[in-house]
Amino acid sequence: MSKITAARVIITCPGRNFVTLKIETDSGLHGVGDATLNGRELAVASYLNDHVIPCLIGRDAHKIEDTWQYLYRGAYWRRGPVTMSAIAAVDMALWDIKAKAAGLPLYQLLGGACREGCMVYGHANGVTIEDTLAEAQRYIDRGYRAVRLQSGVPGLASTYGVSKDKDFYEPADADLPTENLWSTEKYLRSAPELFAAAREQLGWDVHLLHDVHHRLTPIEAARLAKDLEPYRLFWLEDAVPAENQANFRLIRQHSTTPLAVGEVFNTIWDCKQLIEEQLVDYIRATVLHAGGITHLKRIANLAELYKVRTGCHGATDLSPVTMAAALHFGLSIPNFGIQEYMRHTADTDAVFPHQYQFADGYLHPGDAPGLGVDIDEPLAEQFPYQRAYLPVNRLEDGSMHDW
Ligand code: CS2
Ligand code: MG
Repeated sequence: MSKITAARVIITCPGRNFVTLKIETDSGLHGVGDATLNGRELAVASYLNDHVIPCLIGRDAHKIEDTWQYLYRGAYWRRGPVTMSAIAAVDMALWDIKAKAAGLPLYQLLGGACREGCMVYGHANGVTIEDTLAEAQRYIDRGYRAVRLQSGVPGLASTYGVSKDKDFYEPADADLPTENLWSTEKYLRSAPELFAAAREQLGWDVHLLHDVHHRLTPIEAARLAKDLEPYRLFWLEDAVPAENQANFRLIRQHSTTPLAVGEVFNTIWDCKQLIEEQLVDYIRATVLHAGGITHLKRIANLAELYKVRTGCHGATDLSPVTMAAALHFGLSIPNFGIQEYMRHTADTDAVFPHQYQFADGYLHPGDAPGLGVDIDEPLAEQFPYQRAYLPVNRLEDGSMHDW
């Protein structure tokens, strides 16, 4: 037994907001969990402080599954990104404690390593196709085996994934939502040109990925997937909003371009139909927003039955705590696909010292006991919370669209 004696939420903003849960026990061990929900950070902080932490004190930290069931069923109001991010933070912290108590890196408690490392993809972006491909070459030269390409759209002032800062993409860019303008027609014309040029210039030995970011209708997505087929993408991500999982049937009927979805999913119920009907090839749900390691393992196990692989979200708004947990998880499952790796800033890496390392296109979580990551609380205090919103998207006629 290792009794939970204290738990607190630490909010810090080393360039962007992060919410971290720290759980302490009577054995002197502590664990950390990421609870960051981009643009809604304080909602999760309150859910933890006001509704979860009072129930944790005195519980046995080793009872991870029972605590998960207690927090999921006991809430009555189930699912949703706020609830499941809060549960995830508790789950990550308890796994961290259990692995530290065992003196083992977490992946050893999850069945041991199925691979030497987790293949990752970087984010090449640019205003023009030429800029984007120059960035892609920079990633290839750094040893990346997979690169996501996001390029500006001629005729649009801005678009998803194209950032001013080449290395660090942070979409939550203002104290109130900035308004972006979108044109599907202009985008559908330019995306195939990007990948034709990419294969011409970068060749075929690098995996190429692309994120549509929820912006098309099913038939538009089917057209894009078909247009991109000759360029053999590793995946086309978030082609359509995924509330209606049946949307993907139409895309599947028209193309063999692999499909990825799920970074906004928070339980297995968001992806059950997609997996069982084999409508997608990669599930992007994360340790952070999908209820922790305990729940993500259920999703991965279901996906394995249908030859669907993982492709966990790993943007800058998921802290190094989530990256560490994702790597232990990814190392241990048989149907790992790829891990997104948007690098964090030096300030963020300083606030969250971690063991994971990049080499030869792979990340490895390291072999320190637990998750191999922590939070430097005094340093975290130097970066107070700053409200920031994700942008919203409108069409040229002024109507709201998906960002
Ligand atoms: C994107 C993210 O990394 C991705 O695939 O979809 O950048 C996403 O826009 C942000 O995580 C939202 O906070
Ligand atoms: Mg995405």
